[in-house]
Amino acid sequence: YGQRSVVIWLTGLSGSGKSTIAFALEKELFAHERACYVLDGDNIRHGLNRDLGFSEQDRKENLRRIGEVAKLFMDAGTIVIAAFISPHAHDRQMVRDLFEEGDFIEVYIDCSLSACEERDPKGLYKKARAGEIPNFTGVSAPYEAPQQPELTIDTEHESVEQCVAKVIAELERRADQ
Ligand code: GGZ
Repeated sequence: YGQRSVVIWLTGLSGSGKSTIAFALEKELFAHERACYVLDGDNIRHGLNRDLGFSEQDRKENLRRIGEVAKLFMDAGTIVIAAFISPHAHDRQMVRDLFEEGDFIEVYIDCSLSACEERDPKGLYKKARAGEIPNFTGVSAPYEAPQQPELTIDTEHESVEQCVAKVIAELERRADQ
C-alpha cells in the first residue's frame, strides 16, 4: 500500500462515519504491516486539547495542534489517519499547508445531514435541536464541504468495506506514481 508516510485527513459531519472508516482503514493497513495511527476526538479532545471547545477560534486551534501532531507522527514514519469534523475550508487549508504537496490526502466523508441525524449514535443531534448543545455543526454551526478533496467517499450509500477499499486504492495509485 505504498511506502511513503502520508496524512489521511477525514472531514465530515458528526455521525458521518469518520471514526468507523478511520479504524477500519487502520486495521487494513496494519494487516499489511504499515505503521499507522488514528487521531480522533477521543484521543485528542480529552487530552492534548481538553482546554478547547467548539467556537470557531477553538476549532481552529484544535486543528492547528492536530496538524502539528500529525506532522510529528509522519516524521516518525507513521501513516496518520485524522478524523475530525474540520468544518471550515480555511482551517483545512491551514493544516494542508503544513505538509508537502502529495503528503496530505483530504477525504470527504460524504453523508447527508438527514442521514447523520437519523443515525445520531450519541444522541447529540437531538440535544442540539433542543438547544442543549450550542454551535453544533450542521445544526447551529456551519459545515463547508470540501470543493476539491483528493477523494470523496459516500458512507450513506456504500459499505464500510467499499469505502476503505477506495482509500486503499488511492494510496496504491499514489505509490505507483
Ligand atoms: C460538533 C461536537 C460539538 C459541537 C461536541 N459541534 O460525533 P462525535 O461528537 O463523537 O464527534 C463530534 C466531536 C467533534 O470534534 P472535532 O474535534 O472533530 O470538531 S472540529 O473539527 O470542528 O474541531 C461530537 C462532539 O465532538 N461535539 N460538541 N458543538 N461536534
